Amino acid sequence: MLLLHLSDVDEANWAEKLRAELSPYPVVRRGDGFDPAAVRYVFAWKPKPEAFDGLTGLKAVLSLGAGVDGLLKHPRLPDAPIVRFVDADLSQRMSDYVVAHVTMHHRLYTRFRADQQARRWSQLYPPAASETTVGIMGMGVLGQDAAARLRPLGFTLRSWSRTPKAIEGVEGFAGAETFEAFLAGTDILVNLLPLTPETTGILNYETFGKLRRDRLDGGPAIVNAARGGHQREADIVKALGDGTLGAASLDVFETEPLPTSSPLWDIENCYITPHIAAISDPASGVRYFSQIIRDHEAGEPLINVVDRQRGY
Ligand code: NDP
Ligand code: OXD
Repeated sequence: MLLLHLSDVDEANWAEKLRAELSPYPVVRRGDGFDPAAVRYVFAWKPKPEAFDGLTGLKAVLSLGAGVDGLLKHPRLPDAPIVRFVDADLSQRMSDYVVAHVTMHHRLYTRFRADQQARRWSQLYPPAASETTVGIMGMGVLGQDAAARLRPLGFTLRSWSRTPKAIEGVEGFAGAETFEAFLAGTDILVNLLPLTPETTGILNYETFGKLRRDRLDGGPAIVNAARGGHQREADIVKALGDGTLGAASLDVFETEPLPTSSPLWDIENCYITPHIAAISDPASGVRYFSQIIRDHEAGEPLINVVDRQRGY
């Protein structure tokens, strides 16, 4: 039996699609009459504190999110393997966001928009893409996809990950000891890290001050599409104000929804989207999780299992 525990998304729609795909395998929702001990899989997003109570026969927790930081903080998370969402459609959507914002900052969008508003004709040539280095923090599923889509556009690419990576066309940096060197040659910093104790608050004033300053007019840019817990918003406000950063694209926030009182809303060189960089699409999600259940019921090992020790 599969139990859905999805908050903030259209659970009824997911349930209908999963029932159609998995039939006759039973799919239940909170409030349906069922024996909790008979539940083998629970499909979760922002689960409530009681979400896992009584689920004594679980084989796996299926995470609607690619990021599992919220799930791992659940006070009564069962000791079952966690399978996260890994999906080509999700990766494509994330890369769409990354490419859009990187190209916007590379082409000095903030500067030319201000010129337009002032009716000012002022020719300033952006650097060539090859002269502009995009540094991607997090070279996992999403980081690698973003790199593969930025490469044909001609950008110089570098990445920072926990363990070394050998990816064609991307200069790899690995480990905390290489972080400064990685930042020193980066003009546009893209964050696609998971949120863990090591990465919390990594987008801070000190980090911004270490980025390369002489390439993009107005200063280096950041693009955060991972988690709000990675950024110190007071530091972003300060850095955008004093020129330490030329621009910031933020899809995620320390508190979501972003409070109306946040100063970020009013900053001209800050580009805000409401955590929509990449949504988990029901059609591909249903295919992915149904296949995982079918394969596991047939004796296959689970895939994309989270390493709880690492935190992602
Ligand atoms: P992966 O687990 O595939 O990749 C994580 C990458 O981060 C790996 O390269 C890993 O290194 C690296 N990493 C982890 N910890 C550290 C560290 N301490 N120092 C340096 N590098 C580190 O994750 P995904 O690519 O699938 O997803 C990344 C994040 O994107 C998710 O966790 C989620 O928070 C966010 N996300 C946001 C969405 C949105 O709509 N805004 C949608 C989907 C995801 P290594 O390879 O060495 O292990
Ligand atoms: C995710 C997200 O982690 O939507 O998938 O943020």
